[in-house]
Amino acid sequence: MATLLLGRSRSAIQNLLKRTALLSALTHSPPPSSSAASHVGCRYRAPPSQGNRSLAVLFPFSRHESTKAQIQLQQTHLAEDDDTQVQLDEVLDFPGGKVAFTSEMRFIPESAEKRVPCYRVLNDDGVPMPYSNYVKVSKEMAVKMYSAMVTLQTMDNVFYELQRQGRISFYLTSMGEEAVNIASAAALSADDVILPQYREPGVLLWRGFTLQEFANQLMGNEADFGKGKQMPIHYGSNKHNYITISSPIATQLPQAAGVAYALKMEGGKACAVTYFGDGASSEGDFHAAMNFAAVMEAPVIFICRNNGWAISTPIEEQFRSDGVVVKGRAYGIRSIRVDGNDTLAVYSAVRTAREMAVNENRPVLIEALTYRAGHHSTSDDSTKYRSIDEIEYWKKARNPVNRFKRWLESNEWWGDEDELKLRQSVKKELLQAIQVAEKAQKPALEELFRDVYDQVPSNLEGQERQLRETIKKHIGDYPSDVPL
Ligand SMILES: Cc1ncc(C[n+]2csc(CCOP(=O)(O)OP(=O)(O)O)c2C)c(N)n1
Repeated sequence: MATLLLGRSRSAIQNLLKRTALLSALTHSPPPSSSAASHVGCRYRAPPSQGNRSLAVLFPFSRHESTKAQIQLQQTHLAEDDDTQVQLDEVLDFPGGKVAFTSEMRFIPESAEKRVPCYRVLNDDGVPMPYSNYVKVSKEMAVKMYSAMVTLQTMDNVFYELQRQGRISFYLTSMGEEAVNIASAAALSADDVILPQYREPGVLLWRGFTLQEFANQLMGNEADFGKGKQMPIHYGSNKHNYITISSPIATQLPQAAGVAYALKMEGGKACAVTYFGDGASSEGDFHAAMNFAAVMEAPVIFICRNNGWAISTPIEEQFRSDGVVVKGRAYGIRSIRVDGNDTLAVYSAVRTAREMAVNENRPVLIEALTYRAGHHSTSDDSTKYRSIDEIEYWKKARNPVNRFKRWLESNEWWGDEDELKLRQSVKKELLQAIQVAEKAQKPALEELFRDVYDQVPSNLEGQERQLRETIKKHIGDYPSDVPL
């Protein structure tokens, strides 16, 4: 699907280049008339009208509207933190816009004095912070989110054990990141196209991918949508607008910018949403994606799960910047840092970001601070490079599922009986799904050679013949559940 969208996007770009008037109309589309986030109790407001300069300073458009706005903006910033002499009435006119000049030689420091604060709604005990402003959620929605978080947690525990028993070859949990998974998914629309990394199965779960479908993929059986061609956990679903996971880190990011641009060309009300880890933000693809999205004004939400580790690489060895959030401004992208273990904060931030992306055709970067509470994958033992105490602290004291549960309980929306019933029924459903998936046949042998090319090329036909001859010679070694 990504290929299809990107293909469409490319031809759309060519057409547009021929018709610059249309390009101009698209890139300078007027802001929506109503305040998109007016129901949101947070500080975001829909873009100001052209005449309202004070709001224009607070929310400058990515292309500098005028020298005046630009100078005012600089004046505001400079007045905040230094005494630099700036010649405000004189400007240098360079390609890219006019800038005020200064006679003082001064380098921009490598870091700000204060780190970017982290938006949160609930404290660690699930108690709302004073004055917190957030998008309200109904009881029904809150219970649905919590149930999905518990389902994800249970799914991780059961499938992890399944791998340990040798019944699947590989698994990777989202432990500790249940809030980022579920709350972000809940804040999106089903039309939004998801380009995941791999630690976001909760988004697919939220969209209705069944436990049976997860089990089928992990077993690589004939009902698996990928027909057994992918490693376990490389889920994908056309029905749920969830692009199949690909292992090379960060490839999903420029693809997301392209998908978003295609969605904008199509003129609908959907955005692309891509997830990635802190490690992925060190790939070149991250930077290309951010720049492309900013320049092309593509409606894409970049959600970075900054979980402290990229396999064994700790965050301190990943970058020298104040995390990932500060990189947004460098590319001209609006950004927010959010407590990724706070379900309500993630939900509010993603809902608001989505409104910005879709209504204003702009990318938004969200850095969700969280912690990878499990090993990187079943191929990893994280106690070799981090302490058990650290892991236990995050699993218990900073657990996002328990935190959200406390808030539900304080509202009297959830109790011990509900908890027991939910956990028992999810486990039962999972065990049934595993039994069914395990009994199912594998995809037929010929599937190995299909689906990459429209017409199977002669070299692959040759390989298939060779394989069949080898099987004939060693039929005793051939697995009985793979039809020939
Ligand atoms: C291009 C590329 N380089 C290296 C790897 C090996 N690798 C797989 S996962 C991973 C760590 C990624 O960490 P991060 O992006 O922080 O995500 P997390 O696993 O913490 O969720 C690495 C290095 C890969 N799959 N692709």
